[in-house]
Amino acid sequence: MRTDSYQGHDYYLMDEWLSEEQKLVRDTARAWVKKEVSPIIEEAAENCKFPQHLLKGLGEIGAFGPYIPSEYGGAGLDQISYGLIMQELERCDSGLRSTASVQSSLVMYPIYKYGSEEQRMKYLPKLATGEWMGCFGLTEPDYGSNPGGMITNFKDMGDHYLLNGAKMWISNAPFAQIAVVWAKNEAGRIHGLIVERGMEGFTTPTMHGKWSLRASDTGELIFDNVKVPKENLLPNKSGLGAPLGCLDSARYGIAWGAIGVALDCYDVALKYSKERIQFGKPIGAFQLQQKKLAEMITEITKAQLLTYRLGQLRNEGRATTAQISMAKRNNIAMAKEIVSESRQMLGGMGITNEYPVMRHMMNLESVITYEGTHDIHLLITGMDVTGFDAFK
Ligand code: TGC
Ligand code: FAD
Repeated sequence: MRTDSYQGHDYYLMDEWLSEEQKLVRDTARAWVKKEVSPIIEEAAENCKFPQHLLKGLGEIGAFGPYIPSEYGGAGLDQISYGLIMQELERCDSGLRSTASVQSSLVMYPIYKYGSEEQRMKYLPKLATGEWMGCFGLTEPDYGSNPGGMITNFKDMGDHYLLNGAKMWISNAPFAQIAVVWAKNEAGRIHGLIVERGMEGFTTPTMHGKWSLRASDTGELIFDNVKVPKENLLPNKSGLGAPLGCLDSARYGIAWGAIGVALDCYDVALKYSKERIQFGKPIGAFQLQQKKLAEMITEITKAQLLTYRLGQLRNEGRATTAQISMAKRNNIAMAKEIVSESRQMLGGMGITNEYPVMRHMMNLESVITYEGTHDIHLLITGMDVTGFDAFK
């Protein structure tokens, strides 16, 4: 990749709404990404491997558990700071943000929210620094959008639980030390279990052949009569609402992350439009190219306003699942459109790894699918405004 000269775009002066702490958090993440990740991200995507040496740095900038209280090792930040970190990570690569989202919202959050005090103290501080990594097993080969149908199950054997089943499409699985796994008990009730690498019968094969999110490791979780200690069950919430509650937090982070992708592609296209000369003048002087850029910054600004407000509502504990769905769905669709327009503005260069645009374009194909597909989020909004459930 070329030198990373990204500076951000703030057309409606939204920085004026940010506190000094929020700006510091964002600028720290941005500086770290530029120094440590931008120079290696194309290579990581080409090699289809998450660069694990980045984990310590991610912990240091507060990307693991930004809003988890400091007594458990988290950064103790507010929801807008959390969003800004996700924006800066995804500005570089969705896979980088994914690694942090899973660790924060899908592993640390359920342990913090549904775990015992012993579980919190055992796992959260190590997860916050990146010394331990976790993954989140909800999706199964036959149950993606409909996780309530899962067949992974556990039986009470008296002194332990016996876990059987399989999960697929699991981010961070190939290298994670622990997995927060959702499985049904004998009564068919969903519970969360912490499964540790090394438990007999537990394997995490890597999934190969992805053209998207290549800088993030994705795998399966296979449970073949795994003996899980009883103290590894998350005691404080059960039912499908438990994993879905974690998704609210991760989807909110993705809404910010998608703005990061859009900002990066807008930034690249704007700069290119001023440098690239055709027919004797910069292509940015042609009305057709200006239309693209004007529409890009308009859509980015609308998404920034929507998402900032959502952050305020989350800080007040008032954001609903449906509001989060709207932001996730809108912002990814917005980013996809901007990535596509930006790629065209770069002409042939847009398909090369000289620019991040094509990588972002491929990444968004995962982002629009995971954490609830584009269709599922539309149905969540539809259900919210009509009162009718159109899923089944
Ligand atoms: P439904 O009957 O609507 O709900 C079951 C129970 O859950 C409650 N609930 C929620 N609770 C908290 N937060 C939410 N967001 C909730 N949504 C629903 C609900 O009130 C109910 O509670 P109760 O007490 O009445 O039992 O469930 P359903 O089976 O009809 O499904 C609804 C649907 C389709 C919206 C849901 O299943 C869904 O969201 N599906 C999408 C699945 C999904 O998003 N999977 C993501 C897997 S993880 C992932 O992709 C990580 S990628 C990470 C990365 O790399 O960044
Ligand atoms: P399906 O549910 O089979 O959907 C196929 C199509 O049918 C979609 O277009 C969908 O919108 C549509 N559809 C489904 N139901 C309906 C309906 N009721 N009405 C209308 N249309 C419908 N999962 C995890 O648990 N943990 C992870 O860490 C994780 N990481 C992931 C990483 C990557 C790179 C990817 C690609 C996925 C990841 N996932 C993870 C899984 C992800 O959450 C699922 O892929 C997603 O929820 C969709 O499930 P599915 O792929 O089975 O698609």
